[in-house]
Amino acid sequence: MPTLYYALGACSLAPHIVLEWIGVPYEAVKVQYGSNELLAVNPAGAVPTFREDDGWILTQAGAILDYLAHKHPEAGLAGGDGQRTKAEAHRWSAFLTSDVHAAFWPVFMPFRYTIDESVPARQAVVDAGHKLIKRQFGILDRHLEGREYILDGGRSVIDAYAFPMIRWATKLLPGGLEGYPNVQTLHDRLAADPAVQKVLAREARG
Ligand SMILES: N[C@@H](CCC(=O)N[C@@H](CS)C(=O)NCC(=O)O)C(=O)O
Repeated sequence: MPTLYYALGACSLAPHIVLEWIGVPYEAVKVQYGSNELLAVNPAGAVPTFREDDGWILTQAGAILDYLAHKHPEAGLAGGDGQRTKAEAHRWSAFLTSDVHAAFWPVFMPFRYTIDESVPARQAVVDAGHKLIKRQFGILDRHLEGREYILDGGRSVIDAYAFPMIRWATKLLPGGLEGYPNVQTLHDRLAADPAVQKVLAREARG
């Protein structure tokens, strides 16, 4: 059975949701960042990490989501077909990995961005992260204007990818999603999905 290594509320929530949407059997294993169990399958000690039933391992959220969308075309989670659609999917996947996810790092782990251990120095890094997150959420919000989902071909793995980051913003941004009404609508649409609720409950239970 394919196995997803995940951590509570992390970006691994995205492939967790996608596996549930696809509906084939899989195992979800909760791990701690950097644990020996995780390091044995991913030298970065990070989630998501995905293992196929033959032992093949894939890391990087964007790659795992792309793999799942194309492994299970019957689930219709690639956001449509055609060269430009595929390019759009890569575009938004890269945006989420490199621009949005990366904007959260200074907030989650300010100590990785400054060697100054003082509280004001750490806070300055967190504040810079907030500024970056807002910039990226502005881009996402404007893109979502008049759209139900991120890709024009309907609900896709890219929406699932955005979901954990939208949840982080809700909790971490001063003002939450205030000022990002289209992102809020996407959040609410996904949060109302029974498969998403099932996965959230499972992750919370451990
Ligand atoms: N570029 C990787 C980043 C994965 C990543 O850093 N995941 C976080 C959770 S959202 C993690 O495992 N962090 C542990 C750490 O950085 O030590 C991806 O997109 O999959």
